[in-house]
Amino acid sequence: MTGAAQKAAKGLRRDFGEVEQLQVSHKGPSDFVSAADIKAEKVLRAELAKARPRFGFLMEEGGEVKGEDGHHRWIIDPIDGTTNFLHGIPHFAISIGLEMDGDIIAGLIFNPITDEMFYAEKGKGAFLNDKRLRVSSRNNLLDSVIATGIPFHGRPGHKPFLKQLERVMGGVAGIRRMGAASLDLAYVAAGRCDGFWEIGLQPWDIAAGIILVREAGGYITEIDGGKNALYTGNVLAANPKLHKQLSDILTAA
Ligand code: 2AM
Ligand code: CA
Repeated sequence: MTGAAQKAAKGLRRDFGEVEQLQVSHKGPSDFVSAADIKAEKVLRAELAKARPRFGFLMEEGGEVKGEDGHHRWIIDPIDGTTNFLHGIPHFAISIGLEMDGDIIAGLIFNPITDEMFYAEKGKGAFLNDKRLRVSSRNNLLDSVIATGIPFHGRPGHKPFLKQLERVMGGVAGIRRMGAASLDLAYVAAGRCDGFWEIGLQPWDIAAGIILVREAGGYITEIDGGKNALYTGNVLAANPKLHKQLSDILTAA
């Protein structure tokens, strides 16, 4: 997984450099970014297939590809935080999760610009580069920094999101909206943020983050505590002391 991510990252670094130049052009860089996205996904798929030829795939661009092995599949987002990438903001990531019989057993989230590689394997802990990760120990919401994401333009969910935001922002030290859900989850695992919630996400935005948060000692569920965050795209992650408090605030009538 690390090898595949490093290889795809090379291309993304080159393309991101190009995008920074394209900001001033009239047409803008969006076609260029779609091409970069597809290229990176092809590299990831080829490298992972070389390592584990029988595993299946679920990819943001390529969709589902069944594997001969009916148990394992890679869940891949070649660029999470596409809007940042497109605007020359160096906050985006390659995200790779490994699912076995419906359970995420390994994950990697790599920001190729800052060179921060977050990874975790079930039962073996979560890491940032070589450092072991642990969620924060803050237990007072008033001291906490909570990350979130705003549903995209044109998608449903702005009204409910504003209600949730209103409830949370009065009771915390600060809210962050950074634009890459995978990195938000990695930041919860690293104790940089104390919690994160978002609605309307896709499995590839979340898969790797699930195992990172868990292996760092955090809780990750749906906002009401439900267990199917990966497929409903409704996610709440936090340290164990704040998870219930956030869930209660977010779901209050
Ligand atoms: P993407 O860049 O791969 O599209 C921003 O809120 C974060 O949410 C990004 O990680 C973005 O992933 C992801 N996202 C995916 N679908 C979304 C949606 N329908 N609304 C908001 N964010 C979405
Ligand atoms: Ca993406």
